[in-house]
Amino acid sequence: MVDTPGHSRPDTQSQAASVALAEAVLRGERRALARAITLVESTREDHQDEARALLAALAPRAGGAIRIGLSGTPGVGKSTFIEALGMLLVEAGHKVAVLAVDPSSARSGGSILGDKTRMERLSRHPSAFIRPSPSRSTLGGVARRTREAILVAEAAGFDVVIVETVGVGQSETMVAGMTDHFVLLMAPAGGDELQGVKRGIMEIADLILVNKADGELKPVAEATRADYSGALRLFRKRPGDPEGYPAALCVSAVSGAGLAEAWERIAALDAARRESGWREENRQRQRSERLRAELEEGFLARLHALPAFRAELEALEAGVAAGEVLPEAAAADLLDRFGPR
Ligand SMILES: Nc1nc2c(ncn2[C@@H]2O[C@H](COP(=O)(O)OP(=O)(O)O)[C@@H](O)[C@H]2O)c(=O)[nH]1
Ligand SMILES: [Mg+2]
Repeated sequence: MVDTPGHSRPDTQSQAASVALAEAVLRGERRALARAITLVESTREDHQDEARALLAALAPRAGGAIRIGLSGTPGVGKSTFIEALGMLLVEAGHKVAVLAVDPSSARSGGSILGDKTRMERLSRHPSAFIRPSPSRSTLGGVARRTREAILVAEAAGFDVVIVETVGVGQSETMVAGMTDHFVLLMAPAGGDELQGVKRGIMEIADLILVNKADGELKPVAEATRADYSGALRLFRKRPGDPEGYPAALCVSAVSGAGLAEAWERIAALDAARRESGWREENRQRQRSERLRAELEEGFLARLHALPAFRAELEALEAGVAAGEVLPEAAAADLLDRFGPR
């Protein structure tokens, strides 16, 4: 990298610190992992230089995990499910990292407390690592940090990474854009509710799990599963999967029923997608998309950091809002004066 005036490079001391931290992460030290993710999540400019040095050191050793996106509305049982599936996996010898993504919630600090009590056994297990959502950030900021946290967890030796998100706004698409397989957790529901399920999320699901298939909800759950199973066939063939269409299964996070089968499905899908080359192609596509998103966000952030730009934007915005200037003309004017040529 070339040093350019006005852009500070990390000093040798912080570079040495990054190297030491990277080595501790690679040895699998938990506290180092937590510190590394904190560094990656930091918005401080000096931390970002350190974080880049850290990630450069870790990236060659990352990439080894099955990356699973998991989504579902609040209360569907995500935390309970992750605790149960996570315990099953760590007891089978896996190392499981759980990263939560909740861009919608300013109170995510509060909800993760509830989650920690639902994931009590898993959070205490030496082969598990649970990390709440980075808060106070844009969707793009959350996407970057979570993507980087995945790399750090992989470098630390975690072979299963679950990225959990509540089904709000764009967060599912974002999570699907950084994982290999996307699992949707659903509640048992009547046929009418099925009509209301967003089409977009059905299109990205690789596996639908109808949770709470226990007690008196069991027959409803089975009917719901059959409905989803039929609906999934209307959407698409599943890329990279010889089986064809995404499956819908019943599980109970509380009783543990169906969890082993759900995991077998995910593992089989992963094996097929590796074998066919789809998984690597998908990761390549994801990296390219991230590059473009970073560039777009970075350009915008730099523009907004210019006081002259902000002043001009505000002035023009008033005219645009009042209908005196067309939005397109105002944007073209601003781009001419401030945009790169
Ligand atoms: N009967 C039943 N209840 C469940 C199951 N999984 C979760 N729950 C309950 O559903 C509620 C919400 O669970 P939680 O894991 O916090 O959902 P989250 O908001 O999606 O993380 C809690 O009261 C759980 O005990 C299940 O498989 N069966
Ligand atoms: Mg939860």
